[in-house]
Amino acid sequence: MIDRRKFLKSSLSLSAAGVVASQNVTDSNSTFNKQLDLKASGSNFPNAPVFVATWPFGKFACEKAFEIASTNQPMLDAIEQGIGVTESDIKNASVGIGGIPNAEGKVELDACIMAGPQHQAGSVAGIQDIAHPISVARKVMEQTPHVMLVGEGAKKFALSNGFAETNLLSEKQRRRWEDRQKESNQPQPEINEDHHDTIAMLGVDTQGNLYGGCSTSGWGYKIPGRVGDSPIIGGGLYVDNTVGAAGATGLGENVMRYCGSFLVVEMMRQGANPTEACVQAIRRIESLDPKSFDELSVNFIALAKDGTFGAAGTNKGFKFSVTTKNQSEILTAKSMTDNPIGPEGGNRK
Ligand code: SD4
Repeated sequence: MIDRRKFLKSSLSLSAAGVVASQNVTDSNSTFNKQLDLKASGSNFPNAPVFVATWPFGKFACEKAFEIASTNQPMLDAIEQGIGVTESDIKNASVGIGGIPNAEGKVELDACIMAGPQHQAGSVAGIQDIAHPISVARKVMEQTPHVMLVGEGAKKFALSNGFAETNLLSEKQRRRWEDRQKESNQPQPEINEDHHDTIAMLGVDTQGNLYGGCSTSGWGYKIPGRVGDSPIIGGGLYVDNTVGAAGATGLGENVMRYCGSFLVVEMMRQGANPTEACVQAIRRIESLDPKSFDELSVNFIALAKDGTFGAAGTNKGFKFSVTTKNQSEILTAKSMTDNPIGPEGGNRK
Protein backbone atom coordinates (compact mmCIF):
# COMPACT_ATOMS: atom_id res chain seq x y z
CA MET A 1 0.00 0.00 0.00
CA ILE A 2 1.28 3.47 -0.82
CA ASP A 3 1.96 5.59 2.26
CA ARG A 4 -0.59 8.45 2.11
CA ARG A 5 1.81 11.18 3.26
CA LYS A 6 4.42 10.18 0.72
CA PHE A 7 1.78 9.95 -1.97
CA LEU A 8 0.52 13.47 -1.19
CA LYS A 9 4.06 14.82 -1.03
CA SER A 10 4.98 13.48 -4.42
CA SER A 11 1.61 14.59 -5.81
CA LEU A 12 2.26 18.12 -4.53
CA SER A 13 5.66 18.39 -6.20
CA LEU A 14 4.32 16.95 -9.44
CA SER A 15 1.36 19.28 -9.26
CA ALA A 16 3.66 22.26 -8.74
CA ALA A 17 5.40 21.23 -11.95
CA GLY A 18 2.01 21.21 -13.65
CA VAL A 19 2.05 17.44 -14.22
CA VAL A 20 -0.79 16.16 -12.05
CA ALA A 21 -4.33 17.43 -12.37
CA SER A 22 -6.41 17.64 -9.21
CA GLN A 23 -8.84 14.91 -10.28
CA ASN A 24 -6.01 12.35 -10.15
CA VAL A 25 -5.96 12.66 -6.38
CA THR A 26 -8.26 10.15 -4.80
CA ASP A 27 -9.38 11.63 -1.46
CA SER A 28 -11.29 14.71 -2.58
CA ASN A 29 -12.24 15.71 0.97
CA SER A 30 -8.80 16.49 2.32
CA THR A 31 -7.60 20.04 2.62
CA PHE A 32 -4.40 19.01 0.89
CA ASN A 33 -6.46 18.16 -2.13
CA LYS A 34 -8.22 21.48 -2.02
CA GLN A 35 -4.76 23.04 -2.30
CA LEU A 36 -4.02 20.83 -5.26
CA ASP A 37 -7.30 21.80 -6.89
CA LEU A 38 -6.47 25.47 -6.56
CA LYS A 39 -2.95 25.01 -7.87
CA ALA A 40 -4.08 22.89 -10.79
CA SER A 41 -6.83 25.29 -11.83
CA GLY A 42 -4.63 28.35 -11.30
CA SER A 43 -7.34 29.90 -9.12
CA ASN A 44 -6.52 32.99 -7.13
CA PHE A 45 -7.76 34.15 -3.77
CA PRO A 46 -9.62 37.31 -4.72
CA ASN A 47 -8.90 39.31 -1.57
CA ALA A 48 -5.17 38.49 -1.40
CA PRO A 49 -2.59 39.52 -0.52
CA VAL A 50 -4.00 40.23 2.94
CA PHE A 51 -1.99 41.31 5.97
CA VAL A 52 -3.34 41.51 9.52
CA ALA A 53 -1.40 42.78 12.54
CA THR A 54 -1.93 43.55 16.19
CA TRP A 55 -2.56 47.13 17.36
CA PRO A 56 -2.88 50.40 15.41
CA PHE A 57 0.91 50.61 14.98
CA GLY A 58 0.57 47.41 12.95
CA LYS A 59 -1.04 49.42 10.15
CA PHE A 60 2.30 50.84 9.01
CA ALA A 61 3.75 47.33 9.11
CA CYS A 62 0.84 45.89 7.10
CA GLU A 63 1.10 48.64 4.52
CA LYS A 64 4.82 48.02 4.08
CA ALA A 65 4.20 44.27 3.79
CA PHE A 66 1.42 44.82 1.25
CA GLU A 67 3.64 47.09 -0.83
CA ILE A 68 6.27 44.35 -1.00
CA ALA A 69 3.89 41.45 -1.64
CA SER A 70 1.90 43.27 -4.29
CA THR A 71 5.05 43.82 -6.35
CA ASN A 72 5.61 40.06 -6.42
CA GLN A 73 8.46 40.00 -3.95
CA PRO A 74 8.61 37.05 -1.54
CA MET A 75 6.04 36.95 1.24
CA LEU A 76 8.80 36.34 3.79
CA ASP A 77 10.36 39.65 2.74
CA ALA A 78 6.95 41.26 3.24
CA ILE A 79 6.56 39.86 6.76
CA GLU A 80 10.17 40.59 7.74
CA GLN A 81 10.26 44.13 6.41
CA GLY A 82 6.74 44.91 7.62
CA ILE A 83 7.63 43.94 11.17
CA GLY A 84 10.96 45.70 10.65
CA VAL A 85 9.06 48.99 10.40
CA THR A 86 7.76 48.57 13.95
CA GLU A 87 11.12 47.33 15.25
CA SER A 88 12.80 50.48 13.89
CA ASP A 89 10.30 52.88 15.47
CA ILE A 90 12.05 54.26 18.54
CA LYS A 91 8.79 55.79 19.83
CA ASN A 92 7.27 52.35 20.08
CA ALA A 93 8.37 51.16 23.50
CA SER A 94 7.33 47.56 23.15
CA VAL A 95 9.07 46.30 20.01
CA GLY A 96 12.69 46.52 18.83
CA ILE A 97 14.81 49.60 19.36
CA GLY A 98 13.52 51.81 22.18
CA GLY A 99 11.78 48.82 23.81
CA ILE A 100 11.14 48.67 27.54
CA PRO A 101 14.13 47.08 29.30
CA ASN A 102 14.20 44.21 31.76
CA ALA A 103 14.64 44.65 35.52
CA GLU A 104 18.37 45.24 35.04
CA GLY A 105 17.89 47.93 32.41
CA LYS A 106 18.78 45.74 29.39
CA VAL A 107 16.43 45.46 26.40
CA GLU A 108 15.86 41.77 25.64
CA LEU A 109 13.92 40.94 22.48
CA ASP A 110 11.83 37.94 21.41
CA ALA A 111 10.72 37.17 17.83
CA CYS A 112 9.66 34.37 15.53
CA ILE A 113 8.66 33.79 11.93
CA MET A 114 6.82 31.00 10.09
CA ALA A 115 6.41 30.05 6.43
CA GLY A 116 3.35 27.95 5.70
CA PRO A 117 4.26 26.09 2.47
CA GLN A 118 7.07 24.01 4.01
CA HIS A 119 5.92 24.52 7.61
CA GLN A 120 9.22 26.22 8.46
CA ALA A 121 9.85 28.18 11.65
CA GLY A 122 12.62 30.27 13.16
CA SER A 123 12.84 32.02 16.49
CA VAL A 124 15.07 33.99 18.85
CA ALA A 125 14.46 34.74 22.52
CA GLY A 126 16.10 37.08 25.00
CA ILE A 127 18.41 38.51 22.35
CA GLN A 128 20.21 41.73 23.29
CA ASP A 129 21.79 44.55 21.24
CA ILE A 130 20.30 43.49 17.88
CA ALA A 131 17.73 45.85 16.36
CA HIS A 132 15.87 43.39 14.13
CA PRO A 133 15.19 40.10 15.89
CA ILE A 134 12.63 39.18 13.20
CA SER A 135 15.48 39.10 10.66
CA VAL A 136 17.60 36.95 12.95
CA ALA A 137 14.65 34.57 13.40
CA ARG A 138 14.39 34.30 9.62
CA LYS A 139 18.11 33.50 9.39
CA VAL A 140 17.71 30.80 12.03
CA MET A 141 14.86 29.35 9.96
CA GLU A 142 16.63 29.49 6.61
CA GLN A 143 20.26 28.90 7.49
CA THR A 144 20.38 26.52 10.42
CA PRO A 145 18.90 23.10 11.13
CA HIS A 146 17.38 24.60 14.34
CA VAL A 147 14.18 26.44 15.17
CA MET A 148 15.14 28.55 18.18
CA LEU A 149 18.24 30.29 19.51
CA VAL A 150 18.34 32.13 22.84
CA GLY A 151 20.33 34.79 24.68
CA GLU A 152 24.08 34.95 24.10
CA GLY A 153 23.96 32.22 21.46
CA ALA A 154 21.35 34.10 19.47
CA LYS A 155 23.38 37.30 19.65
CA LYS A 156 26.59 35.53 18.60
CA PHE A 157 24.73 33.96 15.68
CA ALA A 158 23.39 37.37 14.63
CA LEU A 159 26.80 39.04 14.84
CA SER A 160 28.42 36.25 12.85
CA ASN A 161 25.75 36.77 10.18
CA GLY A 162 26.53 40.44 9.77
CA PHE A 163 23.97 42.03 12.11
CA ALA A 164 25.31 45.17 13.79
CA GLU A 165 25.58 45.51 17.56
CA THR A 166 23.16 48.32 18.46
CA ASN A 167 22.24 50.04 21.70
CA LEU A 168 18.50 49.38 22.02
CA LEU A 169 17.89 51.40 25.18
CA SER A 170 16.49 54.82 24.33
CA GLU A 171 17.24 57.81 26.55
CA LYS A 172 13.58 57.97 27.52
CA GLN A 173 13.47 54.33 28.55
CA ARG A 174 16.76 54.65 30.41
CA ARG A 175 15.37 57.56 32.44
CA ARG A 176 12.13 55.70 33.13
CA TRP A 177 14.09 52.66 34.27
CA GLU A 178 16.28 54.79 36.56
CA ASP A 179 13.25 56.56 38.06
CA ARG A 180 11.66 53.21 38.65
CA GLN A 181 14.81 51.98 40.42
CA LYS A 182 14.60 54.91 42.82
CA GLU A 183 10.90 54.36 43.51
CA SER A 184 10.88 50.65 44.05
CA ASN A 185 13.22 47.85 44.87
CA GLN A 186 10.65 45.16 44.15
CA PRO A 187 12.28 42.23 42.37
CA GLN A 188 9.05 41.26 40.53
CA PRO A 189 7.61 43.25 37.63
CA GLU A 190 4.08 44.45 38.26
CA ILE A 191 1.29 43.62 35.84
CA ASN A 192 0.58 46.83 34.02
CA GLU A 193 -1.03 47.30 30.62
CA ASP A 194 1.41 50.10 30.00
CA HIS A 195 4.35 47.75 30.11
CA HIS A 196 3.71 45.45 27.20
CA ASP A 197 2.71 45.20 23.56
CA THR A 198 3.80 43.17 20.60
CA ILE A 199 3.52 43.09 16.85
CA ALA A 200 2.17 39.82 15.49
CA MET A 201 1.59 39.90 11.73
CA LEU A 202 -0.12 37.35 9.49
CA GLY A 203 -0.22 37.31 5.70
CA VAL A 204 -1.73 35.27 2.89
CA ASP A 205 -0.66 35.49 -0.74
CA THR A 206 -2.60 35.10 -3.97
CA GLN A 207 -2.00 31.33 -3.94
CA GLY A 208 -3.46 30.96 -0.45
CA ASN A 209 -0.06 30.42 1.17
CA LEU A 210 0.19 31.67 4.73
CA TYR A 211 3.04 33.35 6.60
CA GLY A 212 3.48 35.07 9.94
CA GLY A 213 5.87 36.80 12.29
CA CYS A 214 5.94 38.18 15.81
CA SER A 215 8.33 40.58 17.59
CA THR A 216 8.45 42.20 21.03
CA SER A 217 10.56 43.48 23.88
CA GLY A 218 8.09 41.56 26.02
CA TRP A 219 6.87 42.33 29.48
CA GLY A 220 8.52 45.54 30.67
CA TYR A 221 10.93 45.20 33.62
CA LYS A 222 10.74 41.42 33.40
CA ILE A 223 13.15 39.21 35.29
CA PRO A 224 16.25 38.91 33.07
CA GLY A 225 15.99 35.76 30.99
CA ARG A 226 12.18 35.69 31.05
CA VAL A 227 10.80 34.51 27.70
CA GLY A 228 7.21 35.28 26.76
CA ASP A 229 4.84 33.71 24.26
CA SER A 230 5.98 35.78 21.28
CA PRO A 231 8.93 33.61 20.13
CA ILE A 232 7.15 30.35 20.98
CA ILE A 233 5.79 28.53 17.93
CA GLY A 234 2.16 27.78 18.74
CA GLY A 235 2.14 30.38 21.53
CA GLY A 236 2.53 33.89 20.11
CA LEU A 237 2.31 32.69 16.50
CA TYR A 238 1.16 29.71 14.50
CA VAL A 239 0.76 29.10 10.78
CA ASP A 240 -0.88 26.03 9.25
CA ASN A 241 -0.88 26.33 5.49
CA THR A 242 -3.96 24.16 5.09
CA VAL A 243 -6.16 26.17 7.48
CA GLY A 244 -4.97 29.59 8.64
CA ALA A 245 -2.70 31.54 10.93
CA ALA A 246 -2.99 33.23 14.32
CA GLY A 247 -0.94 35.56 16.52
CA ALA A 248 -1.19 36.87 20.06
CA THR A 249 -0.54 39.93 22.18
CA GLY A 250 -1.09 40.41 25.89
CA LEU A 251 0.30 38.65 28.92
CA GLY A 252 2.40 35.91 27.39
CA GLU A 253 2.24 33.70 30.47
CA ASN A 254 -1.51 33.39 29.86
CA VAL A 255 -1.02 32.53 26.18
CA MET A 256 1.91 30.13 26.23
CA ARG A 257 0.36 27.87 28.89
CA TYR A 258 -2.44 27.15 26.41
CA CYS A 259 -0.57 27.03 23.08
CA GLY A 260 -2.83 30.00 22.33
CA SER A 261 -2.19 30.66 18.64
CA PHE A 262 -2.18 26.94 17.86
CA LEU A 263 -5.53 26.72 19.63
CA VAL A 264 -7.00 29.50 17.49
CA VAL A 265 -5.88 27.71 14.31
CA GLU A 266 -7.37 24.45 15.55
CA MET A 267 -10.69 26.21 16.15
CA MET A 268 -10.60 27.39 12.53
CA ARG A 269 -9.83 23.83 11.43
CA GLN A 270 -13.02 22.77 13.19
CA GLY A 271 -15.02 25.26 11.15
CA ALA A 272 -14.99 28.48 13.18
CA ASN A 273 -14.46 31.70 11.27
CA PRO A 274 -11.40 33.73 12.36
CA THR A 275 -13.25 35.92 14.88
CA GLU A 276 -15.15 32.97 16.37
CA ALA A 277 -11.91 31.00 16.56
CA CYS A 278 -10.28 33.76 18.63
CA VAL A 279 -13.34 33.96 20.90
CA GLN A 280 -13.45 30.18 21.36
CA ALA A 281 -9.74 30.05 22.22
CA ILE A 282 -10.14 32.82 24.82
CA ARG A 283 -13.19 31.03 26.28
CA ARG A 284 -11.18 27.81 26.53
CA ILE A 285 -8.35 29.62 28.32
CA GLU A 286 -10.75 31.29 30.75
CA SER A 287 -12.54 28.01 31.44
CA LEU A 288 -9.29 26.34 32.54
CA ASP A 289 -7.62 29.27 34.25
CA PRO A 290 -8.27 30.53 37.79
CA LYS A 291 -7.98 34.09 36.46
CA SER A 292 -10.95 36.09 35.14
CA PHE A 293 -11.08 37.52 31.60
CA ASP A 294 -9.88 40.89 32.91
CA GLU A 295 -6.88 39.42 34.67
CA LEU A 296 -5.88 37.23 31.74
CA SER A 297 -5.25 40.08 29.27
CA VAL A 298 -5.10 37.92 26.15
CA ASN A 299 -5.75 39.05 22.57
CA PHE A 300 -5.63 37.15 19.30
CA ILE A 301 -5.68 37.95 15.60
CA ALA A 302 -6.51 35.28 13.01
CA LEU A 303 -6.35 34.93 9.24
CA ALA A 304 -7.94 32.07 7.31
CA LYS A 305 -6.55 30.61 4.11
CA ASP A 306 -9.35 32.23 2.12
CA GLY A 307 -8.26 35.71 3.26
CA THR A 308 -10.98 36.26 5.86
CA PHE A 309 -9.70 37.63 9.15
CA GLY A 310 -10.77 38.54 12.67
CA ALA A 311 -9.67 39.22 16.22
CA ALA A 312 -10.85 39.03 19.80
CA GLY A 313 -9.56 40.12 23.19
CA THR A 314 -10.43 39.59 26.81
CA ASN A 315 -10.99 43.32 27.36
CA LYS A 316 -12.77 45.97 25.38
CA GLY A 317 -10.82 48.07 22.88
CA PHE A 318 -8.15 45.76 21.47
CA LYS A 319 -7.43 47.16 18.04
CA PHE A 320 -5.88 45.44 15.07
CA SER A 321 -4.84 46.49 11.59
CA VAL A 322 -5.62 45.05 8.19
CA THR A 323 -4.37 45.87 4.70
CA THR A 324 -5.78 44.31 1.52
CA LYS A 325 -6.23 45.46 -2.07
CA ASN A 326 -9.42 47.20 -1.01
CA GLN A 327 -8.76 48.51 2.48
CA SER A 328 -6.12 49.58 4.96
CA GLU A 329 -7.65 50.28 8.32
CA ILE A 330 -7.67 49.86 12.06
CA LEU A 331 -10.50 47.74 13.42
CA THR A 332 -11.73 46.99 16.92
CA ALA A 333 -11.74 43.37 18.02
CA LYS A 334 -14.61 41.54 19.62
CA SER A 335 -14.26 41.61 23.41
CA MET A 336 -15.27 39.27 26.19
CA THR A 337 -15.97 42.00 28.77
CA ASP A 338 -16.83 45.70 28.80
CA ASN A 339 -13.78 46.62 30.85
CA PRO A 340 -11.32 48.67 28.81
CA ILE A 341 -8.00 47.21 27.73
CA GLY A 342 -6.01 50.27 28.87
CA PRO A 343 -3.51 52.29 26.92
CA GLU A 344 -1.64 50.79 24.01
CA GLY A 345 1.56 49.83 25.80
CA GLY A 346 4.44 52.18 25.30
CA ASN A 347 3.11 53.46 22.03
CA ARG A 348 1.03 56.40 23.17
CA LYS A 349 3.48 58.40 25.20
C1 SD4 B 1 4.92 39.00 26.20
N1 SD4 B 1 3.00 38.81 24.78
O1 SD4 B 1 6.14 39.10 26.21
C2 SD4 B 1 4.18 39.60 25.05
C3 SD4 B 1 3.88 41.02 25.37
C4 SD4 B 1 2.68 41.58 24.69
O2 SD4 B 1 0.98 43.10 24.66
O3 SD4 B 1 2.19 41.11 23.75
N2 SD4 B 1 2.11 42.59 25.20
O4 SD4 B 1 4.27 38.47 27.09
